[in-house]
Amino acid sequence: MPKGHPYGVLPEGNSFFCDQQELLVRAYGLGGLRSMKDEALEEILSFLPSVDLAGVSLTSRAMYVFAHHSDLWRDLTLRAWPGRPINYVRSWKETYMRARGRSCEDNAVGEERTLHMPICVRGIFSNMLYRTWSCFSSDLSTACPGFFTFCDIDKVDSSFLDSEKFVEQYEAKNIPVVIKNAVNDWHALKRWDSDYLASVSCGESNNDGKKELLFRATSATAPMAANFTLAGYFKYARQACEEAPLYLFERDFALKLPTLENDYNVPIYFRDTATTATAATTATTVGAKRTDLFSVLGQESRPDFRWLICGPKRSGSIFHIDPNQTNAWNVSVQGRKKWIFYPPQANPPGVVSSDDGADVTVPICTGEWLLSFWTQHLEMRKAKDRSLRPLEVIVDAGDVIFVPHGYWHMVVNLDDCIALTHNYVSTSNLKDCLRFLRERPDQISGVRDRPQQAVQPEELYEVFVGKLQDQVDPRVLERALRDREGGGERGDTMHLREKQQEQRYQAASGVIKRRKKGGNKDKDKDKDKDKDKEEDESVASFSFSFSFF
Ligand SMILES: O=C(O)CCC(=O)C(=O)O
Ligand SMILES: [Fe+2]
Repeated sequence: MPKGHPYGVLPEGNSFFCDQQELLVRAYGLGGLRSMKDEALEEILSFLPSVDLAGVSLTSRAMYVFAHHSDLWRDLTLRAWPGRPINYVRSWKETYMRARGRSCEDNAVGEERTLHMPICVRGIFSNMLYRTWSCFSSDLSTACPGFFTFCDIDKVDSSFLDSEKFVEQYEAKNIPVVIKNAVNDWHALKRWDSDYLASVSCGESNNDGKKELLFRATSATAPMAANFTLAGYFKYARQACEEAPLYLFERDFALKLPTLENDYNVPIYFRDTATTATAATTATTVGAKRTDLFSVLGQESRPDFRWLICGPKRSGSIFHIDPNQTNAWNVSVQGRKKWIFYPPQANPPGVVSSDDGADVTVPICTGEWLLSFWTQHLEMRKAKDRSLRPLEVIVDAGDVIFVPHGYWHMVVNLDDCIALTHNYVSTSNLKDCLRFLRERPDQISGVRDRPQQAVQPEELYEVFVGKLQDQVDPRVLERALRDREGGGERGDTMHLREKQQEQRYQAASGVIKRRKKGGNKDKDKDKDKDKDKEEDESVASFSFSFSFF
């Protein structure tokens, strides 16, 4: 990693200490555009075709730097070869230049020869350009005190936690927990690294040898998804120096690479057991019977529920709430992840929702959030009302983390990471899930882009209830519906919780405004939402989403 910004950019504050000559670099170099905000200038440059962008970069030192902003060249690349796999070489500019006149997967010829060497320029002071650089390069232990050391989430060894205890102490109370040594038998822990995944995806387990297996990766700052082979993605990830690197979130991993399914099983705490009509009956045992209740819909018809997640160090997921009021578990197979949760009744700093909760604004990536809101986050750690305090933990490779429904959470990959996640509905969140499906059909996600197979939002509640009636102990449904009507055993506190949940549903599913155009709107857990929209449009909104730095 270079020691400073590769083009020599410094934060704006540094301009107070520079000499007169340096101040003129921008003024002379940008001419009539000099008084524009940097964001506006970038916006204008983003309309230029590559030849003009390259041309304009030769007009002055200042223009050279602005016209080399990597997002510009990334977007040119994605737009020039939509859907084609990308072979990333050193930088987006170089990747584009190599592919010009050929194709972006066919640009490896003479790869060892560098085509573009950034020149370090003095006199460019820009927070916007500097942020891109600082987001992935800043030292988090100094920029964010306590980032690596603070932990207020239980870490429990699996030998001290059986399924009943897990439900009673964590799932039913909707509290996150990290469980150690619960999946030591997974082959994935030993096998899944970038070489292994790249090798299984380029042949052996691909039934149709002719077909390339492509994986989509998205970034909140990119106008559209990028396609990569797995080998290509890991090559990109090793080199990526971006504010929001493309993050790979693959829901069809088991279809594309069936062999991966043999390498893991659902941890015992979340495993299907028969919550059938013959199951035991007390409230505790009904609660303790573990099952993913969405499975009654069948694999094809249920909302998307599992993802393979790959991303380089310092990539991650910005604050979001998981879809359809599902709980989740996540295992990082390779690499450590820092998780920050905010309880359902709290809003993370920097996450702003409108009065009715329908509009939500989040920083575009975890890097921006960390660099902008850490001080407020530290305050929240000390909030008088303990129920508003954030919860934080670093998980090691091989740990299982339980992600309770309705929580805001963000994740920073501390190493290059390969992870697996499943979202599920159990007796603990059935009530909230049903309520969401019934009252927020417009906000249901994970089914829309599979209209032929998946039960569509308008019918999901009815179909789900019908299948539960047929296949599950009737008391499971009865109890969820009874609780939903407010007559549950939690009495008055239910009303408060319901109210908070109301706000949460709105916040979770409302429109999120982006800081700039583009976005990862059709990625990951909410990928179907805007599927029918032109990918390359610059609409200023998308539904709850992830973004990465
Ligand atoms: O591993 C990550 O980046 C976070 C994943 C996540 O939040 C999720 O799968 O819902
Ligand atoms: Fe999540």
